[in-house]
Amino acid sequence: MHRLPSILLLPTPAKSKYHFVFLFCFLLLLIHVYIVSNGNISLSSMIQERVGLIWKWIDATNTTQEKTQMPPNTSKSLGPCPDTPPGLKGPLNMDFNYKRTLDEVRENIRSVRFKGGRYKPLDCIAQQKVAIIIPFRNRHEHLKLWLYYLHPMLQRQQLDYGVYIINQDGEGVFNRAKLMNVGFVEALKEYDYDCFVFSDIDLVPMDDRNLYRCFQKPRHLSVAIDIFNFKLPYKTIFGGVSSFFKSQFLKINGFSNTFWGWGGEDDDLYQRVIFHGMSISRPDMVIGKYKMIKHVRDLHNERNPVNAGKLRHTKSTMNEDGINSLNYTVKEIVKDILYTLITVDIHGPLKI
Ligand code: UD2
Ligand code: MN
Repeated sequence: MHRLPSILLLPTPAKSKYHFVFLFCFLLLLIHVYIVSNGNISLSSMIQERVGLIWKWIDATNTTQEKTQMPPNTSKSLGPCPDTPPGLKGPLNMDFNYKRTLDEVRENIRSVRFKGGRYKPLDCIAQQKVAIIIPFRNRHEHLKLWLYYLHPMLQRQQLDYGVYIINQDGEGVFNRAKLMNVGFVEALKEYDYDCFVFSDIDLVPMDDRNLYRCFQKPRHLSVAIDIFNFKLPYKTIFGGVSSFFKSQFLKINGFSNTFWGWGGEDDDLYQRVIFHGMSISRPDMVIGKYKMIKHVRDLHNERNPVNAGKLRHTKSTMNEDGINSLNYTVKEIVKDILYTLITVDIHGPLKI
C-alpha cells in the first residue's frame, strides 16, 4: 500500500497510460479501509496483496517500455571492431529475377537500427564511419535489390554506416558526378563520416570480403563485373564503386560538376587522383566480383560526346571545379528506415 504514491514518480506517458489502473487501485484502497474499519482483516490483506501485484506489473511494463526506447548503445566499455569482421560468408548467392515490394524488403531487413538507413554494430566500435552515396533517378527496381543485398552485407562488415540516395529532380540531363558531390556534402551535415563509398545503384558485390571501407589509397571496388566477363575493360577504369577517406576526397576537390550525360566523369575522377600524387588500390579479382542488374541506357542520360574531350583539361580545371564550386537546391529529404532519400535540383540543362 505504501507504494501507491509512486505514481507521482512515473514519467508522463506512463501516467496517462496507467491512469485507469490508478483509479482501480484507489477504489480497492477505499474498500480495504472500509473492511479494516469493520474488522474483516483476512479479506483486507488479500486486497492489499492484489494492489501490490498490480503496482509490480506497472513497474515491470514501464521498465520494458524504457528499454525499447533506449538510445543506441554508447557504452564506453565496447572495444574496437576487429580488422577482419568475424561473420563474413565469402562468395554470395543472388537472384535478381525474384521481385519484392519495398515493404517486403523493409520487413526482411529489420536489423537496420536507425531511420535513414543508419546502422552501427552492437558489440564493438566500428573502425570507420562510412557514408554510402548513390546517384539516382527512376531506378526503383534496382534500389530494392541493392538494399536487399547490401544492408545485410554491410552489417556483417561491422560498419557504422548510412545510405544516401541522391535523387536528381526533374527531367534534365543526368549528372552522376555532381550527385556524388551533393551526397558527400549532405551526408557530412548529418554525421561525422570519415569514409565515403560512391556506388552505382545497379552494382551488387558477389563476395562480402570486399570491404566497403576506405584504405590508404582511394579504392576501386567494382573490379570484376559480370557484364565485363569479370575483367577490367581497361586498366585505369574507376567507374562503378569507389571509396575515399574524407581527406582524400577533399584533396582532389571531389568529382567534377560539369560532366552532363553519360560518360567520362569516372575517368576524370581517376585523373584527379593521379594529378594529386596518389594512386588507387583494388581488391583481387575474386573478392572484387560484382553483378550488374540489367538495364538499358536511361532517358536523358545519353552518351555525351563532349565529355571525352574534357578529359584533356582535368589538370587545369580540377581545383576550381568540384566540391568548392558545387551549387544545388535540396527539394526534399525523406528518411526511410532503409535509406535517406535526398531529392535535389542540380541546375542542369534540359538537353545536351
Ligand atoms: C558506367 C560506369 C558508371 C559511370 C557511367 C558513365 C561502371 C561499372 N559503371 O555505368 O560508374 O561512370 O558508366 O556515366 O564502370 N543513374 C540513375 N538514373 C539514370 C541514370 C543513371 O539512377 O537515369 C545512376 C545509377 O546509379 C546508375 C549510375 O547512375 O547505376 C550510372 O549509370 P548507368 O548504370 O546507366 O551507366 P553504366 O552502367 O554504363
Ligand atoms: Mn549500370
